[in-house]
Amino acid sequence: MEPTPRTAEVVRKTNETDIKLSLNLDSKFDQQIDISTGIGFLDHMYHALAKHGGWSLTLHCNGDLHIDDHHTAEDTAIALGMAFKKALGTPKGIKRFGSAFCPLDEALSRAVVDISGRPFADINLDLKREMVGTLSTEMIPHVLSSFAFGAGITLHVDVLKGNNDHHKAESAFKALAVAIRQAVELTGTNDVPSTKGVL
Ligand SMILES: [Mn+2]
Repeated sequence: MEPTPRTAEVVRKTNETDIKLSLNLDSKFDQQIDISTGIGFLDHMYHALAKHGGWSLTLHCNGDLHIDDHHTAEDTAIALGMAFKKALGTPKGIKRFGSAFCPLDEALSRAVVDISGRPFADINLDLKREMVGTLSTEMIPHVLSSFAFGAGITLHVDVLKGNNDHHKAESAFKALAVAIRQAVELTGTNDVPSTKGVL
């Protein structure tokens, strides 16, 4: 029997953003991805994360973009992290650790994740431009760390090489996707992968 797909829905409304999100971590054979945050490059990054993570993801955000991109970028990342944590539930029978290298032409990124319950992020993307599309490049590492804190995972992402900021950011999200896909993979056991017995 196939295990029940791990899914979650998150609705998060503040004075700054109105977010509706649904996530399925186990839909690699029938992926449905529909993302609209109002920030094109952010949509592109979340799409890459969902696609290579093997997820179905619907993410709609109506944010205060008349101010700037900050609240929309940050809050969607927190909501996605919360959905990830909720979908995973008690992390039993998963690999827990995941790591991946992904290139995009000249750019090469490494992502290492631990589904640890210990929120931590160390993100080094070496981005040079002010903006990619309508997304401030300073928000890109912030999105990754906000996701890690929302999800309660330990995350290290490093761009190792590259010239083009679009390529560097995209390779980082792809590496994260592949690393997470590995970490949440079911082992077929019911074991909590920790010497403590809890995560
Ligand atoms: Mn691209």
